[in-house]
Amino acid sequence: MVAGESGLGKSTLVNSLFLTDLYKDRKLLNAEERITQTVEITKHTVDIEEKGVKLKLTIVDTPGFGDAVNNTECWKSVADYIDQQFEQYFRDESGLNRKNIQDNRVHCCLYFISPFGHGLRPLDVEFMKALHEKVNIVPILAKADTLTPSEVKKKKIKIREEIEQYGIKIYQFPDCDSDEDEEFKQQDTELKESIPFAVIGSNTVVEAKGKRVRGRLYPWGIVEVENSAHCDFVKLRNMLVRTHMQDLKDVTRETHYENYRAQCIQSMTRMVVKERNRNKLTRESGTDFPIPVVPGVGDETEKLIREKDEELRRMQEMLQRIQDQMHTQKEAY
Ligand SMILES: Nc1nc2c(ncn2[C@@H]2O[C@H](COP(=O)(O)OP(=O)(O)OP(=O)(O)O)[C@@H](O)[C@H]2O)c(=O)[nH]1
Ligand SMILES: [Mg+2]
Repeated sequence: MVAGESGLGKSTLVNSLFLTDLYKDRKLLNAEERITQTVEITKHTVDIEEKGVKLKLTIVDTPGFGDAVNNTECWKSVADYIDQQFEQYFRDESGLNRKNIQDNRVHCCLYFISPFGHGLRPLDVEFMKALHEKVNIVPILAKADTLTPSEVKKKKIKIREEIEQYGIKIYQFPDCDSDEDEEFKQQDTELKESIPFAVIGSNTVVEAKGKRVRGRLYPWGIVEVENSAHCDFVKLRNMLVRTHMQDLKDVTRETHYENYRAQCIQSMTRMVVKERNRNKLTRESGTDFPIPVVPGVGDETEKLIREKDEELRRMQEMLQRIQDQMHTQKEAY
């Protein structure tokens, strides 16, 4: 998923990242013109191949904030989207057809930070904090071609410091094993120091040194999206689809989804207990104070109680199934 302020190049980057023109079906304009402001959450599925392994990747593009007069709770629709995916998974997982679940949970959120500010803006802090318990946040320094290399370096340090200072929990790269070779360790350190990844997006192919590359053409030269001297684009793509995809999924499953599930089970249990007590009370009061003999009313109450009982029974069954699953999972470990 991509999120952040409007106009920072989110749609352009996802387009560049997976080398497909996600928006090609819309209008017959050239690629650059085709990307317009995103106005609603949109989902695209792309097939990618990494080292001979075919993967289905779902990209969720979100409308940027900042254009509205009131930007309070601009993160709400994104947070709701993430919760809805968890909810769907939870339903499927607790249902009977558990074998064929489609996993639409959001495993990573690329959060775009403006290159024009002095570090994080208050809305960035608010947005990331509203999401950090739900999803793996990977911060991105947008439009890196607008900054000089030393500005990029300084901004990265400042943003990392502010993330720490405001207590924002971004995705943590796992520690590298001590028995890994030196080259691997070096790459791992470099990756950690790249946060926030400075990226450049482009949907146009330009000619640089006789080669056709994705880039941006300026009167003073060409910036190449996939040139690691120009930005962290390649590093980011490798991290996402090669080196850390499994870890992102693991953290989603073990931490973010588990939090969601625990909350759900807790509120369901609370509801079951409350309903059970209420039903008991209604029944008891029913014996002491018989429901007045108004035609139809007694039947209605009985019907309502029966419906509630049925709902309760379904919920209890669901809880039981979840508990059984948790039990077998524990045993498997
Ligand atoms: N200089 C520069 N411009 C970029 C870059 N990426 C995108 N742009 C331009 O920025 C403008 C906005 O890009 P979009 O991809 O539509 O931005 P967005 O974040 O999706 O915006 P919303 O859909 O409103 O949230 C377009 O004119 C892009 O060509 C970049 O890396 N550098
Ligand atoms: Mg967009």
